[in-house]
Amino acid sequence: MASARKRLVRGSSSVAKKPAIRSCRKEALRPRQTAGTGRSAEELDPGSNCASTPRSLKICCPSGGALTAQVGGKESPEVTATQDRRKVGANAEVWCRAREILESEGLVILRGLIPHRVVSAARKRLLQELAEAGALREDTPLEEARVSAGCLESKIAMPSLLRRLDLQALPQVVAVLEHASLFNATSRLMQAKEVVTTAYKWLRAVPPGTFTGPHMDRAYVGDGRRLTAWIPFGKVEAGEKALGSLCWIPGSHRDPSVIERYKDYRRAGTDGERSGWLAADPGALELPPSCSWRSADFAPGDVAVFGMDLLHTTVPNGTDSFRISCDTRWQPLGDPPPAEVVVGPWRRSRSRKSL
Ligand SMILES: O=C(O)CCC(=O)C(=O)O
Ligand SMILES: [Fe+2]
Repeated sequence: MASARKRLVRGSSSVAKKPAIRSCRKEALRPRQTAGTGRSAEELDPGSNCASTPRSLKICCPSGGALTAQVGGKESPEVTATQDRRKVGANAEVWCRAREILESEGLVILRGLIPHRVVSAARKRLLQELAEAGALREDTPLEEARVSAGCLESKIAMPSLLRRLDLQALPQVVAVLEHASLFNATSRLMQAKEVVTTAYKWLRAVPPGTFTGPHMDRAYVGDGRRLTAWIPFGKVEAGEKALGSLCWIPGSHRDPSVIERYKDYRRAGTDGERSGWLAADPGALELPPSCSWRSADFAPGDVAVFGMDLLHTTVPNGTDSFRISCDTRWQPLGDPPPAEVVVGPWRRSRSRKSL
């Protein structure tokens, strides 16, 4: 066990630039989880392989264009991360496979990384906050996060969780966003002994009809050896009548035509949001012929991890509920902070216990 761990933390690599690591023994992987079941890794039946059936998705965007994406199936870039702390050695193969996926796809989904109950507690706490602000319907269960008529009719300001440092710092929220398994996962993926995360979190309550346009995170948080972990607080399925899931262009981080097209794309403008979008919405983005979108269904506790050069977006929230999610950033301790953008202080794991 000790030697397997040592092998994994040795050396340093740029996630986006380093060639794939040695291939892994795939039989050591745990089976995939059926997304949307909300079951944690601990509850998975190790005997069943329940990879979801692939489906094709078409989402109409405000520009009049549409995004088509593949969801699920054998190609889905995912592993199931066990939360069993005693099996660190056994998980070495899972992390190796996760790094391979991250290298080739540009994104890896870690199913069941954060315990379901921890995510649910944070979600509930944030929804209480939205309810107190009058942003949620009172005649439907809190859990559904349905947007109040007052907000929809602009009688009450639509709340934003972005820049709400008070809410990011709530113990239940920090328990998710700085869960030990995130420190562990990102350090394993970057093969860094220790990692740090920004004190600031991009916490979101995404209202109906809204989304984040296509971009690469380097425009916001600088390029280099750095990862985003996108954490949905609750089930987020891919679909037009769903909450607006994450979509990405597989392999775009190393696709020569994408690299050439966006070689001057470096820095988001002044607002730190829309100014970094490559198009008004994903349906309006003109893509090189080599590109196609992929998306995924997420269950509570699933986390998508990707590097700074991956072309990605979210799609319009097609429900009447808020999508609660957070983008978090991670980099190896000791690596320089991004040169061109200010992302605030970085901090270490509070517990500093490895899993
Ligand atoms: O959640 C969103 O709408 C945007 C997510 C994103 O762009 C990110 O996590 O980097
Ligand atoms: Fe992003």
